Amino acid sequence: ILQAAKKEIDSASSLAQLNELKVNYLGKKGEITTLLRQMGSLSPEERPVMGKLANEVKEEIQSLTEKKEDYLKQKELEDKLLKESIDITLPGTGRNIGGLNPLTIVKRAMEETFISMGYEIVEGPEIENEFYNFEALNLPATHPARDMQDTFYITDEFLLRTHTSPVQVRTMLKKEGKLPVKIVSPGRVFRKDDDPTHSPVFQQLEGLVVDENITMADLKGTLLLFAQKMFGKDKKIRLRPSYFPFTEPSAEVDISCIMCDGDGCGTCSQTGWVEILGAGMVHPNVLKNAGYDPNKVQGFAFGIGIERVAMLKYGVKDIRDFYSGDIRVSKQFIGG
Ligand code: FA5
Repeated sequence: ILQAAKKEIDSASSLAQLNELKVNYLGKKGEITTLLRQMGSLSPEERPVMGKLANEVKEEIQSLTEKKEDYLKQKELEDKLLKESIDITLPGTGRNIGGLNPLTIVKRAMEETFISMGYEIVEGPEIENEFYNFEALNLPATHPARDMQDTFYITDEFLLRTHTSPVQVRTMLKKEGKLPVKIVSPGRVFRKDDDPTHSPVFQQLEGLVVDENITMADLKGTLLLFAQKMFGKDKKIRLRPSYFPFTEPSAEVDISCIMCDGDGCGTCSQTGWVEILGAGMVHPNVLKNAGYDPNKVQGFAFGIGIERVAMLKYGVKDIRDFYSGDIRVSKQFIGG
C-alpha cells in the first residue's frame, strides 16, 4: 500500500488530485481505514504487529501528503503571481483623449481676464420671460427694436433669451440699490440666425458696472484692456456709434486685425477691423426699472460674442465648426 501511495503522491500534480488520493487511502472508506477495521479477524498475536504496521503506514502517508500539499500550494501561488505579474517595462496602450472645445478655452480665458479686474461671475436662466429679456431693458411690446433679435418663443410669455442682457436686470434687482455692481455673466443665447458667422445657439459674455461717477472712458479702458489681454498688447479697439434700446449712448466695438486675403486670414475683414461686441452706458430707464436712481449713479454694459472672439483668436471661418462635434476640431486644442 505504502509503495502505491508513494507513487501516486509523487505524481499528483494538483491539490484536487492529492485530496482525492487522501480520501482513497485515509478517508472513512479508505484502504488503511478498511485494513484497521479488519483487525478483529486476526489472531491475538498478529494483531499488535499488523496494528503497528498499519499505523506506521498511515502516518507515513499522512506526512507525505502534507509535504506534497505544502509544495503544491506554494507552486500554485508562484504560478498565480507569475500569471498576474505586470511587466512595467511594456509600453502603454495609447488612449484617445479629447481636447476642450475651443469655446470653453476662450470662455475661461475671458472669465479670468475679468476676474483679474475685480469682476464677479454670475449666471442667469436660459429660459426667460418678456420682462427680463425685453421690457426691463427699455424694450416695450410695441418697440420696433424687438425685431433686431429674432426670438424663439416657448409660450406667449416665455422665450429662449436672445442675449445675456437680462442678467443685468436680475443682478441689479437682487442688489436692491447697493453699490458697486461689477459683474460678468457668460452663457448661451438663442436667435433665429444661421449662416457661417451666425449660429442659432451662441454664447455671450455680459458685463455690467454700476457705481457713482462711471463714464464712457471707463468702458473704453476696460474693453481695451480686455482686447489686449485676449489678443496681445499691440491690439487697438474702435467704438462705432450704434443703437441699443438699453444703452445711451451705444457703440459697436471692433478690434484691429491683420488684413490679408486668401486662406489663413481667419475672420479679419477687408477693413482690418472685426466687430466683437456691443456696449454702451446703461440707459436711465433700465437703471430706474432695476431700482437705481439715474441721477445719482451711472453704469456701463457690454455683450461680447464668445464665438467671435474664438473665431478671431484661432482663425476659424465657419462658426458651425464649434458645434459640429467633430473630434478633429477639438483634437487641435488638447492641452490648450
Ligand atoms: C446684443 O446682444 C446686446 N445685448 C449687447 C449689449 C450688451 C449691448 C450690453 C449693450 C450693452 P448684438 O445683437 O449686437 O448685441 O450681439 C452682441 C454680439 O454677439 C455681436 O457683436 C456678435 O459678436 C455676437 N453675435 C450676435 N449674433 C450672433 C450669432 N447669431 N452667432 C454668433 N455670434 C453672434
